[in-house]
Amino acid sequence: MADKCELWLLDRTYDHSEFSDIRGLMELKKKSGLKISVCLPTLNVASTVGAIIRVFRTELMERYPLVDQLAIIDSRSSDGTAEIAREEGAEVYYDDEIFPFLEPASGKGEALWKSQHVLNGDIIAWIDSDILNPHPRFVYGIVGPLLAYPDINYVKGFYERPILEGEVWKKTGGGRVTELVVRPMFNLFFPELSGLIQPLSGEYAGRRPVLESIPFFTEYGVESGLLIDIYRKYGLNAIAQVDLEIRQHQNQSIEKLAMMSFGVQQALFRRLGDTGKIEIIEEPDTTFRIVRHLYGAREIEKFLINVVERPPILEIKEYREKDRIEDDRGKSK
Ligand SMILES: Nc1nc2c(ncn2[C@@H]2O[C@H](COP(=O)(O)OP(=O)(O)OP(=O)(O)O)[C@@H](O)[C@H]2O)c(=O)[nH]1
Ligand SMILES: [Mg+2]
Repeated sequence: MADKCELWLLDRTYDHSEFSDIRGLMELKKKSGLKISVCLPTLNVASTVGAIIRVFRTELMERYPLVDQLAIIDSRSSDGTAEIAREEGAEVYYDDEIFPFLEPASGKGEALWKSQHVLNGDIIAWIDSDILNPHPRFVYGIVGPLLAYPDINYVKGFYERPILEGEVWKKTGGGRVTELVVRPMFNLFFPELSGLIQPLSGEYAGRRPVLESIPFFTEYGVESGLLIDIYRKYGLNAIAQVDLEIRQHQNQSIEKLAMMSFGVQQALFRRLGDTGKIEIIEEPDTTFRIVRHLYGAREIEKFLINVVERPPILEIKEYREKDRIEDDRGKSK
């Protein structure tokens, strides 16, 4: 008999081409009265961000007005990212300007969590800003299932992960943290989530009432945390995945991936502890140490990577009290 994960895979896996009728999506959107925000987390992506915004703006705002808000959430990029994004017509927000009264935290998860405050859509789509082959499907593919199926609350993109080796694109090989860390951990402790083809993909969309009700991990802990928490609170069938075909991006060094994995594992272990699947006796360390070889000597370089758990944003008074333009739900409860 098929298990929960196999049934989910059959039931909740879509292809972007099922949602390529953008006029049809606009009709669904009109009927539902939902507004859509698209937001790109950005950190020094001057070489890619402009083309992505241009494609989304011209195709999904000007040609077909499907998207109501297009924004970046930037962490003070030093390479002109914000200026390019603004010139291409995106709204620009800086994460350090949002909730300045909070103890600072950092990384992608922090930026995404805070972006909920400045976005006004009922559906929020986050899309990585290092895509080298931007296409409208990255938006309509993940937003489509939310417009078409009211019982879906969260949609993850998946794709082939080509890797650039020298000058040559190899078909697979990308997604190393996924294959070596998250997939084994999900299989060990959250087997229901093993049907997710790219659990760490950076393209996903959700309904605001769901997103605002769950915690976010900062740094690179955000994706695995969202999946586990949405699964626990709303069930497996609230999650869907969509084939977005090929997504090319700059692959990172193994050292960067190790640091990313360090963050992902902090989030995973935290949840394993909270859910009683394991007992954490000692608080995990947050310093990542790398041995460097310098002129025949060895020394340790230390990086502080502290994954913090942000509460559901609905718990922040300033968020609840903000007027979101054309927010049909009125002031957030
Ligand atoms: N605002 C903000 N964005 C970030 C930060 N760190 C990463 N990002 C963005 O988040 C996206 C994903 O980051 P990547 O470092 O590419 O991580 P990844 O895609 O999971 O890893 P790879 O698969 O190796 O590319 C990119 O668009 C980054 O620009 C941050 O500290 N702040
Ligand atoms: Mg990336």
